[in-house]
Formats: sequence, structure tokens, C-alpha cells
Amino acid sequence: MKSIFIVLSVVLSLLILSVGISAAPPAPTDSDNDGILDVDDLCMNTESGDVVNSDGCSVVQICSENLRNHGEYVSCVSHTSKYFLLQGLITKDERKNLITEAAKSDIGK
Ligand SMILES: [Ca+2]
Repeated sequence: MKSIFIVLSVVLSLLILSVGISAAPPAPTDSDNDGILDVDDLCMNTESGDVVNSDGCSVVQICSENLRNHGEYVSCVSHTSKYFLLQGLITKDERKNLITEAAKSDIGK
């Protein structure tokens, strides 16, 4: 009788061990597909295709925070996009397009 318990406990231990070995940790996720994993992403829900910095934030996301008016938004896009340009994240033409789109937008109005 005692040997049955030993065999059962060994089998049970092996089962627990095999479950522990085969259970892989969950894959890291990048919910907004901006190339920055969620654990490091300070700006969730980045628009698809938007260029982001190492914090996972686009120019629009950075400049849409704590706005007082439209002029402040356009100014923020201008200087933030310059930083993105200097970092090699965007081209001069992309920066120009960001500023043009910011000026045409209703953000901050
Ligand atoms: Ca993001």
C-alpha cells in the first residue's frame, strides 16, 4: 500500500514538473503595433502608421496633452517634430507634413 502512494506521489510530482516546464511565459504584447512593447509604451492606442519615439508616443500624441489652444498645439508639433527629425525618426518632408496637418486640424480649437 505504501509503495502505491510513493509511485503516485512520484507520478504527480513529474506531472507538476512537466506542466511547469511546458508553460511558457506569455508573449510580450504590442497592442497598438507601433514597435514598442506595451510594458515600455507610454502612449497606448497610437494611430496605425504613426512614427513614435522610444516611449511609443507619436508627435500628435505628445502634443495633444494638456493643450490650452490650437496655436500651442501647432507650436508643439513644430518643435516636437524637429526633435523627431534630429533623432532620425522622420524626414524633413515628413516633418513639414506633420506641421501642415497640425495647422489644418481642429485640435486645440
Ligand atoms: Ca504607442
